[in-house]
Formats: sequence, C-alpha cells, structure tokens
Amino acid sequence: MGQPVMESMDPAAREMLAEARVKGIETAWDRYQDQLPQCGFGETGLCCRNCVQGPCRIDPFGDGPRAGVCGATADTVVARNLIRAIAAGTAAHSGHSKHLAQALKKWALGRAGAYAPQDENKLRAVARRLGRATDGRTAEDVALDVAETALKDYAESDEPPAFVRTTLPRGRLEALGRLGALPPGIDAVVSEIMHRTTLGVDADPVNLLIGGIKGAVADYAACHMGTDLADIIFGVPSPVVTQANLGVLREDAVNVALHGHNPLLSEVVVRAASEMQDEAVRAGARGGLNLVGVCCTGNEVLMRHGVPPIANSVSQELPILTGALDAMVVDYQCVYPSLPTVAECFGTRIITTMEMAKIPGATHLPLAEETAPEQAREIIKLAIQAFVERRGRPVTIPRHTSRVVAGFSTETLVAALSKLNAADPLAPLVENIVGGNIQGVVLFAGCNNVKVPQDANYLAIATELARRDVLMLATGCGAGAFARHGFLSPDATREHAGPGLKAVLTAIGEANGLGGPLPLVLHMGSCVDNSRAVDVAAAVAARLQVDIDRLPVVASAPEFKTEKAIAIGTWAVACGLPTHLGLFPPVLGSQTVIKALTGEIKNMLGGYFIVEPDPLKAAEKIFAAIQERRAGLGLAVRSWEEARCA
Ligand code: BF8
Repeated sequence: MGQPVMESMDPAAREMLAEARVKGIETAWDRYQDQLPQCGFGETGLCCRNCVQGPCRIDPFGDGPRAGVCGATADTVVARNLIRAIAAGTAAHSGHSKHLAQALKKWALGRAGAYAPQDENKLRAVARRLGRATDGRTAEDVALDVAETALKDYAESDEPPAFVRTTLPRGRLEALGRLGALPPGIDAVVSEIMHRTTLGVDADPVNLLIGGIKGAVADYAACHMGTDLADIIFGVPSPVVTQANLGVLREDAVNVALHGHNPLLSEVVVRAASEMQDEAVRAGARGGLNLVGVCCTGNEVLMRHGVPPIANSVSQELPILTGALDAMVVDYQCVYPSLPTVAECFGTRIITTMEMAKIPGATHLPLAEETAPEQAREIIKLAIQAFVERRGRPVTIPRHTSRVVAGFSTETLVAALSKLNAADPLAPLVENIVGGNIQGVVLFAGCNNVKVPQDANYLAIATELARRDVLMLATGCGAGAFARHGFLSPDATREHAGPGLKAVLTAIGEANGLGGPLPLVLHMGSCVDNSRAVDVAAAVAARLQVDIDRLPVVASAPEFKTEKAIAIGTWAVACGLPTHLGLFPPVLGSQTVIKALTGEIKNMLGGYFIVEPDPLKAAEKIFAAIQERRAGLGLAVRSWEEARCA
C-alpha cells in the first residue's frame, strides 16, 4: 500500500486535480491519503461488527485472537462479510429494477404518461420470453403483465425468478440447482443473506458462500430486468457517435451533468432539455443546454441519446472544479456525498431527486413518476438560473476530448453481424472464434478505484489483449475509462488491434456502411447491462451446443470498488466465466474462502476468480484462461508470446 504513482491516466483529470490543489479543494484522492494506513483487519475481511459484543478482530497471523467473542472463526467472518456485500449489491441493482417495473406498471394503469414504452417490439419480445401472451393484446395489457411478472420475481416462490429461468441456458440452471444456488426470489434472498449472517446462524464458510452465489444469481436477475425494462421504456440502444471527457463542457452553455444509475430521471431531463433550448439561449447561453453524463446514468443517456460522458466514479468531483458546471442532477448509487462541499465555491447546483438518497447541502427535488416532466423542467430552470449567476466568472475547462462510438446492445450486435450473414447472424462471430481470428472475448466491467491510477489497469490490459486478437466489450465505469481514452473508436482498432481482430471488426464495420472498423472496445451500456454480454454468450453457447462455461469468454473488473461490482463479479462466475479482479477483495483473511472462490468453484460452476493486481500479468492470465477454454473446445491455441507477434 502506498501513494499511487499517478492519480489518473486521464490528462483532463490530472489538470483538474492540479486545479483542486491550487484552490485548496479536497477530492477523493486527498481523502484516501488521509485514510492511510487503512485498517488491515477490514482489508482482509477479518473485522466482524455483526453484534455489539464486537467489533471483533481476528489475527491473520495466528498470534492473537483466533475467533470472535461468539467463536466465529476467520473463515466464518470473512465469508459472512463477503456475502453481506453481495446482498447489498443485489439490493441496489434490484431497487433500481423494481423502480423501473413500478414506472412501467404506472404507465400501463394510465398514471405515468412520461414512461410510455418507446420500443413495443422489445416489450412484446420480453413478454413472450417470460411466457406471457401478446397476440391481440394492447401494449398497456402486455406492459402490465411484464411489470407484474417482474415484481413477482422479488417475492419468495417455488421457482427461481423468471428473469433467471428464461435467460440462462438449461445447463447453467442445472449446475446452479445442483449447488443449491438458485434463488427463490430477489428480495427473498437478500433477506435470507441478512438472516444467515446475523449472530449465531450460518457458521459454515462454504455454506455461506453458496448462499452468496445464490444472492449473486438474484443480482443477475435484477440486472437483466433493469436492462430489459429500460430498453422497453426508453428504447433499445443503437450506435451513437459523440465525444467524451471534460473538454465537452462549454463556457457559453448551461452545462448539466446527469449522474447516478436509473434512467427514469435522466430520460425526462433529456426530453425537457430538448424542449427548453430556447429558454437557455434567452438567458444568455449562446451554446444552449449542454447535457453531459457521469457514471452509469451517463452510460444510459450516452447509448440512447449520445450524451457525452465526462467523468466516472472517482473523478465525479472534477467536473465541478471547472467552474463551468451549472447543475449536477443525481439519482442514486455511486454518488459521492462530498459533491455539495466541492460545489460550494462554484455555484454548481447539486440536485438530489430520490426520497431515499438525500445529501446535506444539496437541493432536493423529489421525482414522482406521475409528474416527472414538470420536475425535469424545474431542474433545467435551476440550472439556467445557476448559469446566469456564474456568467462572467472564469472557468477552467481542460481541452481533452475523445471520439466515442457507443451503444452496442445485443440487438445491435446481432443486426450488425446479420449484414455478413442474414440467415445465421452469429455464424461470422462463431466462425472467427473457431478459426482464431478472434481468440476469445473479454467483458470489462466495474468501477474506478482510488487505489489504482484511474484507468491504468483498463488501458494496459486492453492494449495487450487487443494485439492478441481478443474481442472486447465494456460496461459501467470501465466503458467510461475506455471512452475517455479513445478506445471506443475505430481509430483505436486501427492502432491497437491484432491482424485477426482488425480484419473481423473491419469486415463488420464495412458491411454496415461505416467505411471502416467497429470500435476496438464495444460499449454495451451501464453496469446492469452486463446482462447483455450474458445474452450474447448464451446465444453463442447455444450455437456451439455447449454451456457458457466452455466458451473462451472472460470477465474482468480491473479497478472495481463497490458492493454492486462484487455481486456482478460473483454472478459472472456463477454464469461460468473466469473472472479477473484487479484488486484484492476483502477475503485474504481466509484461505478456505480464497481456495473456494479461485479453485474449487471451478469444478462446480466452471467459473472462478483470478485475482491479479498487476495489469500485464493480469492480461497474461486472462489470455491463458481463454486458451484453456479454446483447448477444451478442440480449437487451435496460441502462447502469450506467439500471439503478440501474430
Ligand atoms: O454501477 S462501475 S463505480 S457507477 S458500481 Fe458505480 Fe462501479 Fe461505476 Fe455504475 Ni457500476
């Protein structure tokens, strides 16, 4: 542990951090330094606060206490803490999805006109997949049915959630069933984890971990639901071309950042902004209203409207430091409570919108689905007022921008591939994997973490894998990292892709009239949209007549930080994927837990964790996992060195 060599690989972020120092404003990086050295018991998962006889701490070196007051051992404490994190992540994703289901239901009942489905085809396709009738029924009836089916997935039932049953391959369901890891319901399993981890319930680390995997599968259901419902209500994303990074802020525009996760709010703000451009211009903003995105709300509006992403996760405070941001509108999750403090000197309005997510010092304008358009207009008015107040004050906007092509939903990918083979769209992808032009696929997911120079792991790993012909997908803050460094562009394909990958991306791009390759990394959306990658993997697995756990597909969360990311990483493993983590999760205090998650689980589910903080070694291990899968399918394999020169 120590001071990072550099806080961020993003030059715009570095400029803003220098500005923060000049102005004496604290950011996440400063607060991290203030925390050092961090508590070793917490870091290794060996601190238990589950009852008031504690906190108990277990000595990782065996010299001090070997059990807590109740007798809980290191293995029990570490496993309990880990699966509580999974439950928290699941609660967050599923709260987001439940909110979407409720909005769809309100629309179907005539109470929330702003949420009329923009994609009736997807509505009917999801309904059919869920086993609901669609023929001869109105959109309202089908929507009500889909919303109620979704809401039913939360309660305890005799069968797993519909969003698990109808999306995972049968082999996956059977493997999870054998392990006892199929959840009876989303809320039910969150509640079960809280129960089994309280004092004096489950003390068996392996049984606890199985309970955690069950929770993670519930998280997968919630994520898939979040993707499906957002696509139904707001439209299935298709490719958009835009710019990323702080350089898109404009001194002469009303700059409004949309931050958080749930598109319920940001979508109505996007609509309100398009209707209120004139109002901004009348207030003196020659550039009108300029919307920008932060974190996963940023991803949602990026892929549906081309709203430029400007910051992610650890760098969310930096847009305020430009002095040009008039409002930051937040919903929930990954929103730092520090924002109003940073905003104090700049006049930026921090606007919270969710009853359950207020921040002292922010302006609170609660979102109600029934009256969302009026609230969105009120938000824009506040931003315009802030612009009027800041006019004439100096701003410091870094010049950096990068070109971004984003919005590769499953449907878009299949449509793009169908230009090469209309009768069998997956054939070109499968044939190129089999033939070795594409060695395998890596899904980059997860956050930035102040313990890693921002974006460094993403860039280093992706650069190594690209030159070795690995097809790459990205979501969440990982996608934001690639966006800010130009990796979501065709130029990056020309610069970094190995010959096989370049040929495939170029063939698809040209068949789709792009006159060049697809981007080096395909942006699939927000963190809940990791479900899109599972859909692609499940379709390819079906085409090859195998289960997902035999595909040369790996997940990587090289800079993860949140409990949500732990939940997603665990369901990636449950789906059968080797899953790389670029930081040590808080499990080092238990050899039993480490062995179970990095080794034994492979025999049961095919997936397993690879923990490797060094990005170059990580790339090598990810590539080795791909090659192991290729060998298992009887496909030609390449060594790390050989692949570099291919
Ligand atoms: O849900 S990647 S820091 S913003 S948790 Fe949060 Fe992590 Fe970013 Fe999106 Ni996902």
